[in-house]
Amino acid sequence: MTGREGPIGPEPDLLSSLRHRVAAARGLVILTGAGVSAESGVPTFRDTDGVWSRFRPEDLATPEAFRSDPARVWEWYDLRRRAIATCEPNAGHRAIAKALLRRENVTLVTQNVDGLHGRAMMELGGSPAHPRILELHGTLFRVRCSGCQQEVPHVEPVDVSRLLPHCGECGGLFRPAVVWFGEMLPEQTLDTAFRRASEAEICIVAGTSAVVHPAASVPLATLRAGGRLIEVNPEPTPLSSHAEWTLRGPSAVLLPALLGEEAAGA
Ligand code: BV8
Ligand code: ZN
Repeated sequence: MTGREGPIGPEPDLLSSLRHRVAAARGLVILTGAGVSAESGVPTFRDTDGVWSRFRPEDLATPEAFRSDPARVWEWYDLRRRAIATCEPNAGHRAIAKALLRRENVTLVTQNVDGLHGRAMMELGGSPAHPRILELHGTLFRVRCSGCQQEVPHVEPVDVSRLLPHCGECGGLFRPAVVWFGEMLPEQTLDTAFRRASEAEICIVAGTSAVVHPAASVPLATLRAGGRLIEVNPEPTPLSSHAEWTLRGPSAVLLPALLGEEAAGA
């Protein structure tokens, strides 16, 4: 059955049959992108008013950019960190957190660096460092020393007109602990993501334009192993043609419905 859309989003019986299928799935992987945080007020990357629209990723989210102008890169990340600090997890983040806490066979693979999945976990008494939360691209709320590579939490604002943050151990310049374009993803995290996807009966792909690799290839591991994809996104993406079901709507409404939680805003 290829669930298609009515004019105002998925028909209720499609949602209820998918909810049962998701609940019964032996293994479930949820891949999220910036769209899952859109309803929390976090700008996405590639939507028209996305955070990239005012900046070019090549200018800022690369090691070259940091080498050539660390203050400008720090300013952009500081701006994003301050903006996100005023945002709250939404019903989509909470539905995923409840599923992670309730079921051993659920894994979250996120491209997001905004920390909102972790905050939703903490709201429910869970840990942001839950072993089945795989942060492929790191987080804005930790920094890494360019010298000794140690990583430390970092939440305070940075005044880039003054000295940039440096490591207390070796004096190296701190950088955001995120994965930049052209950088390898954390190997073990990525391997685990592909393995869990290959063991999953269903992979829910929510809020991602599916253009950034290797993250966008994770759901294909589910397909290769005979599993199925459910896409949750108001817009089509390169993964839409691989999805058995596409739910065209906001994740803060559809994820609670899919994962068996009460409607959004609860
Ligand atoms: C690597 C951290 C090996 C930093 C990020 C050509 C082909 C294929 C690949 C490549 C290529 N050329 C280069 C590459 C590799 C490159 C890549 O994929 N480039 C792309 C752009 C073509 N990848 C890499 O460089 C990766 N590393 O490959 O290493 C290597 C090593 C050495 C040399 C060569 C290769 C590293 C990629 C990681 C980059 N870091 N973030 C930071 O955030 O500052 S990526 C960045 O994009 C974020 O992490 C973000 O999450 C991610 C993906 O974006 P999305 O999350 O999908 O967000 P987007 O705005 O795009 O989409 C939002 C979606 O939500 C939309 O579809 C929208 O419709 C939807 N939406 C909106 N509202 C809602 C909604 N959905 C649901 N509900 C709503 N309410
Ligand atoms: Zn250091």
